Amino acid sequence: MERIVVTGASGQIGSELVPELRRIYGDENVVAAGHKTPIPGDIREAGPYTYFEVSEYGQVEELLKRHEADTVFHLSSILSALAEEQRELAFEVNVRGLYNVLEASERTGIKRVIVPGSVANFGPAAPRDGTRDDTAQRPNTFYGISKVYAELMSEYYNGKLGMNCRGVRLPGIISWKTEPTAGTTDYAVAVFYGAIRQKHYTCYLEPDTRLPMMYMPDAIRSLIEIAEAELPALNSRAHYNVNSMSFTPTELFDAIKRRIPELTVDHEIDPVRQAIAESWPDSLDDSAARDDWAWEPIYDIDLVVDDMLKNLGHKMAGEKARSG
Ligand code: AKB
Repeated sequence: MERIVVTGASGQIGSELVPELRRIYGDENVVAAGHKTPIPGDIREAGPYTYFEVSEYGQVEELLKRHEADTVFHLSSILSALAEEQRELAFEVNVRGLYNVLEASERTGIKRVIVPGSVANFGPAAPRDGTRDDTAQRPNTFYGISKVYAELMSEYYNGKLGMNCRGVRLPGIISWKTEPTAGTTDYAVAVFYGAIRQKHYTCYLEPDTRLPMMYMPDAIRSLIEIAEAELPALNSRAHYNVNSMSFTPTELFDAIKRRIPELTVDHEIDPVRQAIAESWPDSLDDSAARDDWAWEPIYDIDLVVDDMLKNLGHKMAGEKARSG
């Protein structure tokens, strides 16, 4: 990978993937491509960035040509909760946008495209615990269906057109740099803001809803490792489950309360997000990733809570100081 374009660069994962790729491959060699949400200042200051419309084929092709990219990390995506509300937008970004990126990559000679999948690739019929890579993917959410489409299309471009498209199916991601709002797993980020700001959080999921989760540094590493991996049977297995930890809202809130005893929590259930969460596995079997490219997560729930409170605390103190 010499010249990398990252789409969705202002999103939850993109805003942390770009700095890490720049650290490894050089600031000038990683182009941050966002849509309407402003790309964070640190990314704009450190290297090339641009804005584009992923649902417009011409703009995608022009982006890849202009920056002479050889690799794309395609992160633009409408997440699960918003996709249920705004199906047309989800179609334009997740379906048409994905096609545009693959097709423009093929036509401009880009071989390597990394497209993250999700626990949402699996649906209510999949086993709850330790869902394997080869489990039938029958999601019942718009987002999940678009992720399966992305995976099958990646395999089509690999098999028929000799490309090298890869991905990992990520659990819910916990992070402090940007505040996510469109997903089902976002409560596991929002509670930290509530805990620091007003020592209270109202959760939209039932207390015992178990979901697979991962801390951002592990997620970033999984994306870079799958991009760099020497994979023997790429065409048949370019998309891997990656797993880290699983917990319920109550288990996370208890871990935070051990550090912030004043935190209070109540629940006002959002039926849309509760139904989505109940359709997803509790944990993923990632033994294929461990065997094929030595995948291994580092963070557990206690490390996450400590790191989130430290980093988010600094970030919010800085914001407060700046606003006077
Ligand atoms: C979401 O909640 O929609 C995402 C995901 C699990 O893909 N975080």
